[in-house]
Amino acid sequence: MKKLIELIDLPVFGDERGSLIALESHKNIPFEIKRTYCIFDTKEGVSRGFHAHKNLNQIAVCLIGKCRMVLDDGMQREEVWLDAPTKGVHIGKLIWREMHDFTEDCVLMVLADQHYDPEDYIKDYTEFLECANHVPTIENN
Ligand code: T46
Repeated sequence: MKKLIELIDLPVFGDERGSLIALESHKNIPFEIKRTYCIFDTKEGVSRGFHAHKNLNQIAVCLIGKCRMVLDDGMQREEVWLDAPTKGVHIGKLIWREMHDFTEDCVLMVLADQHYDPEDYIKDYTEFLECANHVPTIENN
């Protein structure tokens, strides 16, 4: 079975002045980047996400601090600690995502291949399972 957690290793260009990572469309980021957003100033014990997207690919990288990312395709559930700016995780379409255990200083950057679209969200887990074709839809007679 294909692994859900696909990590992208972002190499560090470091010298005596410090470190730098570069994110480039179609090079180390496997799509055209249309949107970048950051999650920060998170509150202790507060989790985020709890939805899937119908048509969105994203790469999440924790620039500062850490958080635990849970991915679920309806059949398997895997998790990874995002705890370094050199570690990206790919979040594909029709993947349920949850983010937990943010450290107070966490800055989570997300690169997306689509503009923001509230219609693209699936916020109900049962509907997500139906969309991911893992639960047969009950037909009305
Ligand atoms: C995801 C995980 C990893 C915008 O106006 N534009 C945007 O580009 C985004 C991402 C959000 N928003 C607004 C919509 C809400 O009013 O910001 C508010 C918080 O968004 P949301 O509740 O979707 O945030 P999270 O942290 O639950 O989820 C976010 C992304 O939305 C989601 O696509 O995959 O981070």
